Amino acid sequence: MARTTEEYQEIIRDLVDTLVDFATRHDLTTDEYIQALGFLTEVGRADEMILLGDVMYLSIAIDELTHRGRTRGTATNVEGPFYLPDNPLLEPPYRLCSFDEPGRPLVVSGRVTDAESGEPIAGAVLDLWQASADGFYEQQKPERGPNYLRGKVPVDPDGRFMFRTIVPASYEIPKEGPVGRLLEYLGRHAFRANHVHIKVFAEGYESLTTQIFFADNEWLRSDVVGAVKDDLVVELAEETDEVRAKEFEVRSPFFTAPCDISLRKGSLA
Ligand code: MBD
Ligand code: FE
Repeated sequence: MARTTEEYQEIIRDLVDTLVDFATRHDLTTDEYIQALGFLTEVGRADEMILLGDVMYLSIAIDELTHRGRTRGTATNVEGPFYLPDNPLLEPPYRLCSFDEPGRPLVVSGRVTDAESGEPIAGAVLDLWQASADGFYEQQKPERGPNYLRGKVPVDPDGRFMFRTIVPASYEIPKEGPVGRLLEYLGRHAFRANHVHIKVFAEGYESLTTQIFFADNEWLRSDVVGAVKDDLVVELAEETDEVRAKEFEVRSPFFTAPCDISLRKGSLA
């Protein structure tokens, strides 16, 4: 599967040819070229390269190319700029935030199964991260950390999992930096449909990177990174029974969301 050096050399040559062709078609000037380089330098300095690829819809396009022709298994999605590879393995009762975290309490539950056989995958681990109810990831509010709204949750022997969190905000991506300026210049809004990021790892299966979205969110059709897939939209159901809230160890009223996941056989990585 890995490409050879010669193939990469050819890809780079084609990229340069494509850029020269682009410059020619638009009759670009040296001033414009220098300005473009300055913009990219600024994006790099602000650590917004991932964000730039996301808002240009490049990362979701590449995600689709990477997984095209895939018919089985939960749909993939982009990782985005806020993944931290050191999320702690949580202990029961699994929660991504404290009982008192502001927002609408949410219980997400489901089952991880083999995409072909439907059998449960007992060894699977979910790696989760999300924004708060006021729209921030831990990296943007380090004072709320460590391990704020993120963590790993194992499944039980029947492949089932459940975790407690809050409904994430429809969140505006960082607007103060160069990518925010670009969006404003283009007349685009900065909202992502609210989502929870999920990676799933299990021995003998392809790792999955995806996100779940919530039905009826106003940004589903115009998500700033264009990453909403219908198959990944789940329903939120409100529960007002205090006894159920006690059972689930969340505040009342709370919401539940179903989230079944299936993995394709393959190798980790
Ligand atoms: C996010 O929270 C995100 O998930 C993506 C893909 C891009 C920008 C911000
Ligand atoms: Fe995100």
